[in-house]
Amino acid sequence: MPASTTLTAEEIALFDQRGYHIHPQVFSDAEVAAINAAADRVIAGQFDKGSPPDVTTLRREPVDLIKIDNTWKADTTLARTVLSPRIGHIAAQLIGAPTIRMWHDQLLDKPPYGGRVVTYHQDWAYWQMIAECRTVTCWIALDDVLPESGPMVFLEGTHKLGIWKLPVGITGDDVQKPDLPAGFKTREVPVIIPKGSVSFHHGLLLHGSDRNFSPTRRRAIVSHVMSGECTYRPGQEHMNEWMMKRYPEHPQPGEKFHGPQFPQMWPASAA
Ligand SMILES: O=C(O)CCC(=O)C(=O)O
Repeated sequence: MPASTTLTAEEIALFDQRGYHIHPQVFSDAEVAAINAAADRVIAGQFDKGSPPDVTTLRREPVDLIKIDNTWKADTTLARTVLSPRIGHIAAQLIGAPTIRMWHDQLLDKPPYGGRVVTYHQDWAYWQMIAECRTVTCWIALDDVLPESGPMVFLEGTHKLGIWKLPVGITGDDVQKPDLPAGFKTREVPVIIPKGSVSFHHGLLLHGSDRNFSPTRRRAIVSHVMSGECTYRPGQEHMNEWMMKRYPEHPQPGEKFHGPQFPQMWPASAA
């Protein structure tokens, strides 16, 4: 039975203080099994919505991470998952937003004994075309995440630092810890969660992950979401900006994000 999506005042205060929130079972085992089957179909190039995802990065080498962006355009089950009002409701409460829109989704599949390091980074540093830092990354575990399967690791409280130094490359071979200001108090929090649970992190929280040292896949599907109040600020390039311009309806500089590239997730009833 999925957990309630209503947060307590204490959970919201802790998100503000720590920069993350872990929500127990948002998706049932049966839902996760259906999501994994759908993800495998998308990886194999089968799209039941008749259109491809926006960007597909399949393995260049057996050890590489599979990364597919905007799977919601390609597959009905994945769309229902990443655009779920359950996710939207939790994100809305965490950042105090009246509405939540999808920024982009991302299917991640770290192969057994592989996957490379994801360097410590802050998501919003790559999203400077969203003028306000009112974004949340909602990371849906599709396998039980184990200490040895390359969990995400949060550096607690680092969302208070503002934009920190960007890593040179987002994936690499070594875990490079960021140079934090002298005396800055943090702790490393590995996201060890069962499948179906969701971890939510602030757009400025530093996080990364190591390789998968386990014999099983480490799969996740991620909803990167923003407040419906966020506005478009051109400058930094992003795949979503190229894609939004393919639709006649898209934001102009200074306008709130809207149009088919950015579906509304919460409240669920409004289009
Ligand atoms: O899944 C990972 O290891 C990293 C994911 C990540 O950086 C993110 O979703 O923001």
